[in-house]
Amino acid sequence: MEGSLTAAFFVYLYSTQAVFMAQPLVGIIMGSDSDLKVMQDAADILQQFGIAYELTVVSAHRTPLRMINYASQAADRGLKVIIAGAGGAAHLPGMVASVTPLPVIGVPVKSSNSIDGWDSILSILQMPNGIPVATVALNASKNAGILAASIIGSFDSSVREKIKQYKDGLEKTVLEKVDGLRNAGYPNAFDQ
Ligand code: RP5
Repeated sequence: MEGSLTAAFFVYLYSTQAVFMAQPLVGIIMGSDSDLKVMQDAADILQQFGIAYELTVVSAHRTPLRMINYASQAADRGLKVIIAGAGGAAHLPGMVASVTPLPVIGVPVKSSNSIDGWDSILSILQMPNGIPVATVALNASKNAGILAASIIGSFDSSVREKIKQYKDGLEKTVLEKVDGLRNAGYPNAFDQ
């Protein structure tokens, strides 16, 4: 009886969801849920590094007051980095950076209202002096997640170690490919 009551209690707590959520360190925001197919990679890599994040829609043009509130409250809410993705006239990352003292990583998204992606890139990249946005490549939200993790890693040695292991893994993968090409018979005078 006591056991089933305890189980029921935990089911109730779990159903409230917020109870078990860790304090998010990274805020992932995007101009529309149509950006999620690109921005999901940032969430996935942060999950892989074990870094708590939150993810929501904040639109610079459609919800300007929400954007100001999100950006102005972010640091006090405990976030350390904001990743902002947007496409077309992609003003979200720059406007958020103008309000928050936190580092902002911008992800240009090639969206339905984007001509060719350059509009998204340049809207995020060409910031005026004083308000930097760390802009990653088009649709490169995985790199945004890794960069956010690196920023967290600058003051959290356990995250730093995970990033080091991740990069060691990349090197190992490339060296395996080097071996693969050599074993396939391609001439390689460098790796004797
Ligand atoms: C931008 O407009 C969003 O970031 C998105 O990339 C694009 C299209 O938005 P939806 O029309 O799909 O909502 O503000």
